[in-house]
Amino acid sequence: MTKKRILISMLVLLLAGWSSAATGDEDGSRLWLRLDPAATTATITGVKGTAMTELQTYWQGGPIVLKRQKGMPQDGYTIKSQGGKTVIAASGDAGLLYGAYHLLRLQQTGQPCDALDISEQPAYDLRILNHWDNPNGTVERGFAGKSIFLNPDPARMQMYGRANASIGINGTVLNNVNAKPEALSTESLLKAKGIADQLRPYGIRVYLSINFASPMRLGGLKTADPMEADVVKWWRDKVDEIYKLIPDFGGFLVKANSEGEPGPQDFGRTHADGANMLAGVLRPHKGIVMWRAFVYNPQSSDRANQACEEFMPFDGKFADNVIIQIKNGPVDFQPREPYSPLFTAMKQTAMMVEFQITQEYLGAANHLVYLAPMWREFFSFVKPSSLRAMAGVANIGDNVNWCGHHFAQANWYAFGRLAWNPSLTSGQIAEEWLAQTFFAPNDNTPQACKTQILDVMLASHEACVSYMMPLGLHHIFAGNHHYGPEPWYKPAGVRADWTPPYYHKADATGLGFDRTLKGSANVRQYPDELCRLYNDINTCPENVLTWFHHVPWDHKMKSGRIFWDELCHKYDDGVHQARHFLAVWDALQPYVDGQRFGEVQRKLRIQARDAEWWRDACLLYFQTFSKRPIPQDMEHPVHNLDEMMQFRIRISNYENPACGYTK
Ligand code: GCV
Repeated sequence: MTKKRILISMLVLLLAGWSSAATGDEDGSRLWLRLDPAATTATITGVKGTAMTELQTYWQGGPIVLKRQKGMPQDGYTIKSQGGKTVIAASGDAGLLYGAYHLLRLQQTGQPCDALDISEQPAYDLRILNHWDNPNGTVERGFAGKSIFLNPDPARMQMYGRANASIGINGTVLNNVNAKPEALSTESLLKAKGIADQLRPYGIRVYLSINFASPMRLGGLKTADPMEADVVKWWRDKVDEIYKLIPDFGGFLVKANSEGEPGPQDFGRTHADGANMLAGVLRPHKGIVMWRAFVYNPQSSDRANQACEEFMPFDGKFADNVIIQIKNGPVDFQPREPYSPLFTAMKQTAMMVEFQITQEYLGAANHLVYLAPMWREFFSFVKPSSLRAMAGVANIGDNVNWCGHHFAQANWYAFGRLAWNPSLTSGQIAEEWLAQTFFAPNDNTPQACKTQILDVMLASHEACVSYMMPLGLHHIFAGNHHYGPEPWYKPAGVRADWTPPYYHKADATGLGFDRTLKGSANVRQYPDELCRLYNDINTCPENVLTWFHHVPWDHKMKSGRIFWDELCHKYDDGVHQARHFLAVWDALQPYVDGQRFGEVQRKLRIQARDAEWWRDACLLYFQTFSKRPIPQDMEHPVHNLDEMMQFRIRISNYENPACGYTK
């Protein structure tokens, strides 16, 4: 080839590459299921149903047999290569579907599919999404548009069903735990029936959140006292009505006597009275009650103590179809919390963990924060086998890309995978997700780039903790919207436990909430060994230090620095990491389609700026107490405290993917 021809062909290649990046735009609507229909339909025989349809559409390999096999665990399956065929066996349709998606995942991630001997069964029978969707279509703490259930679009419902089934999610609570009584009106139930009918083929049952005062507010009764016969009758009739419409209805999720929601205590009854009454009317239909332990009142001296204080007296007193749904931490989905001690304190009660997939306290849909490491951290304290089920507060809305940030899809994905198998590592899940979502098996993305973006995902939670709330700090968010920092927020008339100073307790001596035996004694709710560990400032893990201790500014840290200097460095490290994430992503430009590349890049820029905002606001504010200089060997704030205190973020800004904070 002449030099000229070589140059021309190089130019052609370059242009081809350029135009494929420009024309191959993707909007993220296919999530991790970026399967193209197979060119020729494979031979799929055996049990007909959704598993068969999915395989007929997307499987590009040899013949498959779908087989029913008695005696297999619920939702479990085997996949075996036998005599030139692949045999998927399960006791029911759901197991076959999960087996089919397993196989498709192998195909999509470029794994060998010819000598398979796989046997799977889920850790939990109930793997449930909680949608905090309101009847008017808004989504509480949702950052990806309006509710997908407002006007359920059949194509969208089908994709929602496929996506969930592909990761093993088998239940969905359709409405907000701050439930309106109208959630049980006949009109709403008919709508729920429509959704249930669309999701049934994907093995997904629907559940509803209920308002405990519904018998009064919807039914016109004088009371909602769970011991009153006419109240019980109202619930029984309502439940019968539901099951006539939705024969496989899952049950109720209840937020009672919490944040102003009604509950049995309003009628002089207990959580157990309320939960057991509902359990009684659901039992004939095999329905369950998920009763939330998220309770706290403004009078208490330590909000972290309250779930144990309110629920321990009822350990062993709940009906067997009641599951107590407990947030992973004792306060409220903070970037880092120790596990909720209720999980190890209750011994005779069925429990489930509630994780928050939506990033209420983790940068909304603007920050790339991969949550599997945080959830895995929880499981390093709470044995998966001590739980009955897993719930996740969904991050899904009607945005084209479902979650508002392409990488937020990874959290939906990781929740499902962990609910199936909580011992999968964060790395395994992230790698699997990246391979399906961004990189085809035979694409030309250099391995180094793939490894770097995987590392970004794995480091992202810890980075976010560093630039928001390192060393055990918590709840120092701006009032109400929970996006940016406002450690100084303490307006008159707002209850103390809704203001940051209640949690950080900064003063001239130090920073942090004394939860030791000399303080609120929260440590006592943990098993002895952990109680001792947390109680002593010298043994308490530093990543929860100010959670449990009021730490003197000069306290010597493991690094050799004093606490104040360590705090400064942590914040600064977080900022540098956020900038590094952007640099890693920028290097991926040639290998990611233009639309998704640009959208993620825009978000990462917001994240890097927000990280600076967090660092400067928190350090400058805490410095007014510590009276110590910012260490010389780190970057110094680029804002002023006054300036920081003027920042006002409009809610629409952080719900709008394109914007970060503004003045
Ligand atoms: C659904 C926090 C959130 C509320 C949420 C509540 C809960 O307080 O800020 O939006 O309400 O938790 O989990 O019930």
